[in-house]
Amino acid sequence: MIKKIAFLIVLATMILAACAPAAPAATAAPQSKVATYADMTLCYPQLGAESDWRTANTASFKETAQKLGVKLIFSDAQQKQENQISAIRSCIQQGVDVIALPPVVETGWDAVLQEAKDANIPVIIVDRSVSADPSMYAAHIGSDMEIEGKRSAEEFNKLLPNGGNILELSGTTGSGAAVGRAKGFREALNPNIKILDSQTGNFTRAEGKPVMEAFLKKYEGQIDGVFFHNDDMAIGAVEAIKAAGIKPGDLKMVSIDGTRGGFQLMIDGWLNADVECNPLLGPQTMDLALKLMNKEAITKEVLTNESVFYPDKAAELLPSRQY
Ligand code: GYE
Repeated sequence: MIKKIAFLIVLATMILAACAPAAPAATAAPQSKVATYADMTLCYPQLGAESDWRTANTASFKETAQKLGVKLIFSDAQQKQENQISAIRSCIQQGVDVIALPPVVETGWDAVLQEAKDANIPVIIVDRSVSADPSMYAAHIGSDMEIEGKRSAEEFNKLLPNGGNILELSGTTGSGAAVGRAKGFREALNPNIKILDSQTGNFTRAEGKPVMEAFLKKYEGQIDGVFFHNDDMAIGAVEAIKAAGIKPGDLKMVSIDGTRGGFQLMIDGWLNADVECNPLLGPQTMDLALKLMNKEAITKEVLTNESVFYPDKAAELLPSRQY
């Protein structure tokens, strides 16, 4: 009897086991899961901290990553390409999902872009452009630097309708921002306006001031205006201009960025126009990075919509400026 019951229990267990739903085979292909921001590790090898524009750009990436739950690997290359390249290599080694690169200069990226490609890590070029073939990166998000240069020239055409002599304080030599702005500027400037000289101030206040001091000595009494590739250099240069006894309005000045510092220069009467360049690229970049992770269709070239600011509205707009 006991034997019979035991036999029945074994039999029942076998039947139940046979009816239980099959456990998924360990080797089954994983369901293709849709990635979310929480799954993303984004590498941002920032080029430096040379200007207020850059500070706002860094803040935009850090704040957006925190808000969305993206893991951000951030570094500061101190305006040196070799530092950016080693930061990218370290990100490749860590197996990040996407690299967003703001390139300090245009050339010299081919080898490291190829390394990212070989590791199947998409690269989004952010802010300045690269000269590498577009097949070497997934997309570019940023401003049209040539249009910014063209807009700056149009302001001088209005400010100096009878022509004149101007100077240019240009950005970092070989950077997409400086190359594009210089090109667009020259293409649109009236032929009766002459660029007497052009020197780099490396996009910083500290370097903008001595460049302006040297200009003022060399071209004393010959200058009608100055074109600045960014507001920080304009701020540094205005210190030199003030020290030389020049008064607001004596020189026509146009700059690029539209930072709070630039707005203050307009309020104080130094700057005649500030061409907008928007640094708040974090949200768009992360949106695009997520699309790349999910193999969704993307736009290869995403250009920022921008305008020109003038002194008449500067005081009214300053409190609402985000950078
Ligand atoms: O205009 C300048 C910064 O690449 C657009 O870099 C950026 C430029 C910006 O240093 O202020």
